[in-house]
Amino acid sequence: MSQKISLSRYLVEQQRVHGHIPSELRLLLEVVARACKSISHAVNKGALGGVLGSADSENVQGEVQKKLDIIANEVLIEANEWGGHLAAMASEEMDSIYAVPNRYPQGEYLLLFDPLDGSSNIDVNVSIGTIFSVLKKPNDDPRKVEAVSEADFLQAGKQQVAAGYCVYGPQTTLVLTVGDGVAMFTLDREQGSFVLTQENVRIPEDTKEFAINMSNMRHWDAPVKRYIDECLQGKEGPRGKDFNMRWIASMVADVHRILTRGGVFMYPWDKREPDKPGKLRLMYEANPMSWLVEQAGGASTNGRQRILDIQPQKLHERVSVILGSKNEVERVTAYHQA
Ligand code: AHM
Ligand code: MG
Repeated sequence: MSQKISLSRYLVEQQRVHGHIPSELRLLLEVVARACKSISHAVNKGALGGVLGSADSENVQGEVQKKLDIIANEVLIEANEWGGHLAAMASEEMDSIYAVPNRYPQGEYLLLFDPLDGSSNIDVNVSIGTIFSVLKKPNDDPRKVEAVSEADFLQAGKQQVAAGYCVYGPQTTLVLTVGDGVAMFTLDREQGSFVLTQENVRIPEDTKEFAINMSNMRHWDAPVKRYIDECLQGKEGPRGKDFNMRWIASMVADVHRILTRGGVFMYPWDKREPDKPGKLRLMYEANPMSWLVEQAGGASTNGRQRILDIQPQKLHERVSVILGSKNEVERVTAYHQA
């Protein structure tokens, strides 16, 4: 790319030339990017900034919070609450929604995030990230100022107006969709800005790479077992080719690899917790990642239906996730129907 295009310019052009985004949404995305920049700085400092290790608290899902989980959550809230573009926020790390306080102007958007995904990788210096999703507050009647409620958030993923993630790895990369394909921006630390480094990201339809936590194999359901068994048989098996495996244990990093070179990612429902529909969270993880993947030509299902079509019943709902290269996702999904 001969001329450097900043995230700000990209967003202005999405607004002006393509008419994809209103100015409030552009502002919102700029603010989220700025927050990600701060989180990236905190992540980079690591032990020098005293940010590693656990805090003395648990989140609503009963998981021990890391210091960086809490820091990232606060950075996102503080950056976004005063700009006038949001009505409320919801986070994997907070029990209930965070309505924008009355002292600030109210906007029409809802922001959802997993402030620091891949928490188990924080202390071992492996890639982690921030995932975000933007919805519009429904029934926006300008004559009535209605208090925002949790029910406003319970929209299917196909209603998202923007989604993305920022991966804090060897480079800090922000990946974004506003419904017009997927673009990637790399943080230029000297300039302090995100620079467009890839547009029209496409996931190859076929792949020879899968990502799943193999240690859970004995708990999987038959269709997932069948799919992985066939991959493991390699050239000699029904697939007639050898497969490679990767598992980073940060969804952000695994999905980033898939957007870069293809592959299939699975965190399926399993028998360890039969009453839970899966481990990953629908609204903070699965929905934004599914939209990005679909926008890049891939597919995403829970084995039975398209994730973006699922009507959430509650904020912290969990879901089974199979996403990535289209033909592989369709195969695993077909195994669930067989
Ligand atoms: P987190 O949001 O608490 O970090 O949990 C989600 C993460 C995903 O990023 C990753 O795919 C998965 O949990 C890894 O789980 P496991 O440790 O069971 O392999
Ligand atoms: Mg997460």
